[in-house]
Parts: sequence; structure tokens; C-alpha cells
Amino acid sequence: MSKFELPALPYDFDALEPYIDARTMEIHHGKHHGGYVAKLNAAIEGTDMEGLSLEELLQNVSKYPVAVRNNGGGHFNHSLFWTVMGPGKGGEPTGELADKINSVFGSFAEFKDKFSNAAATRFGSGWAWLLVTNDTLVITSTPNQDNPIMDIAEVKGTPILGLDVWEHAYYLKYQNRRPEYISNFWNVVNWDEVARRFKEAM
Ligand code: MN3
Repeated sequence: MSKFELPALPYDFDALEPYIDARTMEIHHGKHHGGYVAKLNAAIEGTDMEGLSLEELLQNVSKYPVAVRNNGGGHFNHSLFWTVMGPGKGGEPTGELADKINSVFGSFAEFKDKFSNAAATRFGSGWAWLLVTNDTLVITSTPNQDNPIMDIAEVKGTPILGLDVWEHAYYLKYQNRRPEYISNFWNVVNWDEVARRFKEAM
């Protein structure tokens, strides 16, 4: 059966410097994300779960072992995370996504504040999300490696932007200064990719 694979990082480890350091990216991608993929494959091997897509597994994750929730979620979340960042990015969204953000949140600045607050106040390890649900945008956060496509999620939808606030994502460079990491994240957001995901989800 086909196995899940660690996707290549779409840029070099040092591409997001100085906002996210190369050593963090190397460990985060290779060891953490790589670990989720290996453990997910081990959890489904020789079971009926083999052959299901990652989305199928997560949309029905309440039926499966907790290893699928943790490692399948980890694989999905990081696969999205790498693509919504990039070197020379940041700035603001344009076009339909910008219009939608303005109409739902009032302004880009208000959206940023609300998303940053969701990321800063997530207790312990987890993620902040911007998601599409019922033709609108919603900001939420999830614990551990949960995400909004899981059937167990409090707020469900299609995530189009995610921010990893596990300490492994920032501790080497920022130590306990999670708000500084969050504030610097905006310098690397790949709005073209977020807009692509927005269009696909609407
Ligand atoms: Mn992580």
C-alpha cells in the first residue's frame, strides 16, 4: 500500500531568516514532521486505514486510534504550514481574499490582531487557524495536532492559514517569547498560497 511521505520543504532551511531560523526549520521539518509521518505510517500499517486519504482519516478521526489523530493531524498541519510561508513574502492579501477579510473582520489590521490573539492565548501546544466555513472566514485555535477538518473539532471548516505555536516551532530563537514569534510570522506569510486555498474552499 502507498505510504504517506514527508513533503520536501518548498524553500531552503534558512529562507525564512531572520524571522524563523534555519536550525529550527531543519529540526521542525526533518525530525518533527518526519516523525509524524513515520508514526502515522506505523499506525495504519496492516489495517483497514491503509488506502484511505489523509483527509478521509481526519474527517472521521473519532473512529480511529489516537495515534492517527496526533500523527495524521501533525502531517496535515505541517504540510499546510510550510506552504503558507515563504521567503520575501509578508505584506497584505489582495483581491477577493482581501475583500473578504475586510468584510468579515473590519480591516486587515483587525484580522491580524484577532489571529495573533488566538495564537498567543492557545494554552500549551497547538495551532491558530484561519478557515473557510459556510462561505465565510473564521479564526479559531486547536490543541495539540488537532485541526478544523477533524470530526472532533469544535469549529469545523477548511483551513487556509495555520500557525504552529508548539514550543518546538520557536523556542530555539525566541525561548518563551511566543508573541514575538507570532508578530514576526506576518513577515513570511505567503498570501498568494492563502488566496489559492481560499478560492478552492469557497
Ligand atoms: Mn510543529
